[in-house]
Amino acid sequence: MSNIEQTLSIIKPDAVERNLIENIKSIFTSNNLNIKETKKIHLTKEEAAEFYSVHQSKPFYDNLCSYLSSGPIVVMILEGENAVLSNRKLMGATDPKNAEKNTIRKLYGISIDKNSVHGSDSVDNAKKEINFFFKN
Ligand code: IDP
Ligand code: MG
Repeated sequence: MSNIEQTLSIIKPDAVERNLIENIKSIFTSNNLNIKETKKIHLTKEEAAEFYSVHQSKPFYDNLCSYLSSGPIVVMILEGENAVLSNRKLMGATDPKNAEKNTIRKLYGISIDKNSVHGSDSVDNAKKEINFFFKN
């Protein structure tokens, strides 16, 4: 049975800075994830802190928020069959060192913090994250 979902993807500052937007988008589209919405934005640190608030107790939270707000990012709604898991598989492990061959983080990630992409980890969180960036 088909299970079409939407998920939120972010191309993080390290990848935008290295002109990897089109390379990363083409990985999604060639793997049956359609880009329904896309926009380039530059978050304030406060907005990044709100987006990443689930991580507020983590030791890396402050760095994470500084980093996400350090330059322009591209936020996208991806849609397709099992989009949440499909995107997570295309992204690879959080630490590029551990990411599987041909995943985005293996191909482009620099380090655990500069790991090039964000992707929602559940359908519930995808809804919240999409609403955060694309509520009208
Ligand atoms: P995810 O991006 O693979 O879902 P999360 O555990 O949700 O990983 O962490 C969010 C982001 O926080 C990661 O993408 C990474 O950039 C950063 N991060 C996670 N764990 C660490 C860490 O141990 N040190 C530094 N940064 C981390
Ligand atoms: Mg996560």
